[in-house]
Amino acid sequence: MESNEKKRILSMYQCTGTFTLGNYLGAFKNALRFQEEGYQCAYALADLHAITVRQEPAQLRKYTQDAYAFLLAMGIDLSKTLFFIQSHVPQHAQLAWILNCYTQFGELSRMTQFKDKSAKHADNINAGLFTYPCLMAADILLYQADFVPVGADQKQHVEIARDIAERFNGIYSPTFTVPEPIIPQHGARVMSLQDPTRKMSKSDGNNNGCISVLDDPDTIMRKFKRAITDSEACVRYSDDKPGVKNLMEIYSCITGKSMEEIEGEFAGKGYGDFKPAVAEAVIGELRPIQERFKEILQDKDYLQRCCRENAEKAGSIAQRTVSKAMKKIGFLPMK
Ligand code: AQP
Repeated sequence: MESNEKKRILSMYQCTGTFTLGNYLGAFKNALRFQEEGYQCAYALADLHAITVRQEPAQLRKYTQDAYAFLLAMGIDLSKTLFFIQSHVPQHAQLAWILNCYTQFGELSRMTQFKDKSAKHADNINAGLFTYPCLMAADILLYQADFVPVGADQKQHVEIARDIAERFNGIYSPTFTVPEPIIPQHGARVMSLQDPTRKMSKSDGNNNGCISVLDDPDTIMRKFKRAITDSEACVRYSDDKPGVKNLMEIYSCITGKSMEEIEGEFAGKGYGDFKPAVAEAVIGELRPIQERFKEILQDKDYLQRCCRENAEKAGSIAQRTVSKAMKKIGFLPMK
């Protein structure tokens, strides 16, 4: 079997709010798995992407710092993994401009995220919202990533990055690794506790539907106790029971138990037993991370050093790619 060692994985997370249990179970646990499986992982906080929607400056700074500290607390190991903040590495914006000129208006018009976000923020349909796939392509191509983990609904982003890379490579000569999307085998798509037909989201207006990774135990318990279920009062895994299905998936993701095992564990019991058990599992999972998070936040020097050193390392990898692309295009080198 081919070793993972030389394969690079790139993943970026938006720091537009406090991370949710959905981010944690759907993305971060896999990020740790990739790190342990020997991939060369590059993870980043996508703060340049965040400003396609208006952000309050002090909030954005806080969310970014908290997000960095949270991922370190969770177990991102800087001796194995590159972890940086996108705006600290100017090559992202630089390559994004270049890639803008190799991307067609029609391709960008077809992106579903543009359609969704422009409908949601009709008062601020800015050019960044339209061209963000070029920035995303730059994020991926700068690091010559082989794989980009995505949810099933995000494959379109990697596909456009592949198209741009192939186009550029075709016009000049091989310059960018053409990335492949991978849909991780583990992890759940976590749905809102108040509307299990919608995904749990940082920007959800209904705070009760969303578990923040920094929620205290009482809040987590309260939100799970109020979670929408159904009137059957039976812990059974079925598409007809989206609320219960969601809770079972969360429980399974944390405990490692199969759906049959969970059904067995709660046979003859109602939601009054099941919901607090799910809450306890989540509280137990998050507690040590929250404690470490608070310690890391106390040590601002350490945090700043980690951010700076990682941005420098990322910058030197990114610069090699930008220089290569600029040379192919015909920009006169500065001697
Ligand atoms: N509910 C979810 N279930 C499983 N995975 C999820 N992810 C997000 N929500 C869920 C995954 O988390 C990673 C990082 O996502 P992101 O922060 O870049 O942005 P997002 O997907 O847009 O997350 P939000 O919380 O829904 O943000 P807002 O509210 O700002 O739009 C991704 O891998 C994503 O799949």
